[in-house]
Amino acid sequence: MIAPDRIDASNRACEAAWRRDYAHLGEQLRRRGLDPDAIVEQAAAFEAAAPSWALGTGGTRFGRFPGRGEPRDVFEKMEDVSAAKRLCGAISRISLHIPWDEPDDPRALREQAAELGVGFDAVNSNTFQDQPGQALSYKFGSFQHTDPAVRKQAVAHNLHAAETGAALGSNALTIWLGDGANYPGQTHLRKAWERVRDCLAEVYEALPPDWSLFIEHKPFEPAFYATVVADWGSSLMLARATGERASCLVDLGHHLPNTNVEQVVARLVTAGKLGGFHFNDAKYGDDDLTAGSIKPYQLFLVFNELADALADGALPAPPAYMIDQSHNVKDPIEALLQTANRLQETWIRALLVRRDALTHYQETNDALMAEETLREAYETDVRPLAAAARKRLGGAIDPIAAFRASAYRERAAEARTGAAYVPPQSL
Ligand SMILES: [Mn+2]
Repeated sequence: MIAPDRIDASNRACEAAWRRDYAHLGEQLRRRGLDPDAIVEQAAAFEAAAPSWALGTGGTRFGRFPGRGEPRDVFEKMEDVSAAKRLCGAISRISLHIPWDEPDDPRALREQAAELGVGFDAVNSNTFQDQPGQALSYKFGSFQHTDPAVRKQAVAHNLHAAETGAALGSNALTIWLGDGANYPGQTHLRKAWERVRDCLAEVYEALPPDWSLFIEHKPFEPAFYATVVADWGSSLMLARATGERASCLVDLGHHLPNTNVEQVVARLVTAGKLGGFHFNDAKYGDDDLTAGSIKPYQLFLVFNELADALADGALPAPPAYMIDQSHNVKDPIEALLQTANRLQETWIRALLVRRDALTHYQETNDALMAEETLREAYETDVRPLAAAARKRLGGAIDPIAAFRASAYRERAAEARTGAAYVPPQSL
């Protein structure tokens, strides 16, 4: 639905300026001993999955203001991911939420995805709300529940989500639990944790042997007194208790204010348990704003830890990168393109850090120059390199301008009539 000639036309309009900017930046980088073309190649390999729930306008508990032409089902969501992929190259997979985006016909969805060149990332289960027709309620938790029948139902749901994912070609399950307590005394803190641990083990044992299990922590909401998997420590304990293919997923918005998230990342790398990311940003709590919109330096410092760990082998392969945002006031596809740009640019900045110099300044206790080495990379305007990476992947120099010029949303609004899909709040 985004024809290649539209991208070409958009690129023609800005190519001359981009070439001049690239040449100028390339000269600066070569002075620092960096090879711009090699960095573009690394940047082109970066990819993050789009969450199925971020393709429609998100909502808050106070309401939702959808736009025209939003996808009505998971098949139309695939079309939108494919459009984003064509424009930016960095979003090439989708992370499905079960049951919100459960396909009636997984085989048909898999075929459509193959035609569009879109893959399936980790599937997300949901035991934080009751579904129509569900036998037992999760009002007082799922894996932590005192009633073994509720726990059994929750385990079965997770295995169903994995089965759906396996039929689509996914190979990972992400579990985020709302389990916890709203009031002191409501739950037995240790027993609740043990029950969660045991249910995770049950799910893990029944997963296909090549599947990964990601455990996502979050400090509060909906449990406002004591969430079972509240922090990276609880997540790490559970991942260790569960097994080798179980690891921790860091959602950037799932930390208490002022938490040093890059240090959390470093700890999980050291523990060998950093499995995945949910990218977003936050001012106050789990705000699910666009990645890099509020704390761009923190995002850079997180990527810096990842680049460092990948460079020295502490991290054998990149973790599973996923976007987890709620687009309340932006066009969802435009917000994803903006996010892809921001992630790609921030990743490039992390690649610009002169690691040998940084190591030297750290080893000789030169705090000022060590910090300056990070700032030098962070303050570089790397947009010409990011555009080069997109262009190499067949994408647009300016994806948002190309998207608007394509009139994709207007055409979708004409085609997508009738009952609009109503996405729930994001995770
Ligand atoms: Mn998340």
